[in-house]
Amino acid sequence: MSGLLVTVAPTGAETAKEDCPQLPTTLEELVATAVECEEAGARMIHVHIRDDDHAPTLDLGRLTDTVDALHEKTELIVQLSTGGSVHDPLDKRLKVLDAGPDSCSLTMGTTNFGDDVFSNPWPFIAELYQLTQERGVVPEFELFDLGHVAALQRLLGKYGLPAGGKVHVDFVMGVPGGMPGTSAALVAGVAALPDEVTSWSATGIGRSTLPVMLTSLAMGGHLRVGMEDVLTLAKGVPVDANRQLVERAVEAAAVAQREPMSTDEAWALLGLKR
Ligand code: KMH
Ligand code: ZN
Repeated sequence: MSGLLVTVAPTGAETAKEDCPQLPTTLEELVATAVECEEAGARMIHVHIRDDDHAPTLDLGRLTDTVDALHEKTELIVQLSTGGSVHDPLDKRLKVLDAGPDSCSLTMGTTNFGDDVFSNPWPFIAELYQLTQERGVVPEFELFDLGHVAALQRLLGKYGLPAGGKVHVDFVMGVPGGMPGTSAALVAGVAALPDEVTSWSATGIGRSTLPVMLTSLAMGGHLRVGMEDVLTLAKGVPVDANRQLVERAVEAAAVAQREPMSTDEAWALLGLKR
């Protein structure tokens, strides 16, 4: 069996608490979710946080408290989002690293994002990447489009390997404006990955969740699941808790003769020391 890294992305920046009261938006809810998801087999958490009004925020004090609380209550790899929401300015997104995460997301290019634009100009990517290298934070390269794979090659060629020496990427598929969440697109993306890539995962937004999950499992890839990416288990069946999505991923993996990796294996996969 080849071990499976399950990352949970429990909150995101796009869903309103009033539309989805079960979305973990407070620190207490986030920590409780993290504990449950770790028990279910997740080994990394991709974190977006909210303010007292449940609106997305990059407040540094809150981010630091969140990292500390997750480290205290779990052994999950804590990955802070540097993508934030489409409304967050680039300078605030760079400051996220000051909160001391183990890992951070690093999106490899600007992409249309529904009716909005998720801005990731090259100078921002380069600055954020060099900051991760200086701080010893391991980036997860987020690929929303095939062009982002080429941008990753350019980045690694110019600035070398990440802190820890491993290159982990995540295909985020099915965003309106990005690559479709199809088996064909994932196969094409994986085939184009630079040789330096040591591990990859995939997630499909909305109804592309299942095709992307099953294709990734079949190809030996890892998985990201969570309410950032999907809010239903099936048509008309809402997700009540992130744990359900982790459990479903672990069950599907078992059918594919894959099992969640241990905590030590997950940290080593990303070149991180606990
Ligand atoms: N919320 C999206 C605009 C990331 O976390 O780095 C960006 C996003 C990617 O979710
Ligand atoms: Zn995110």
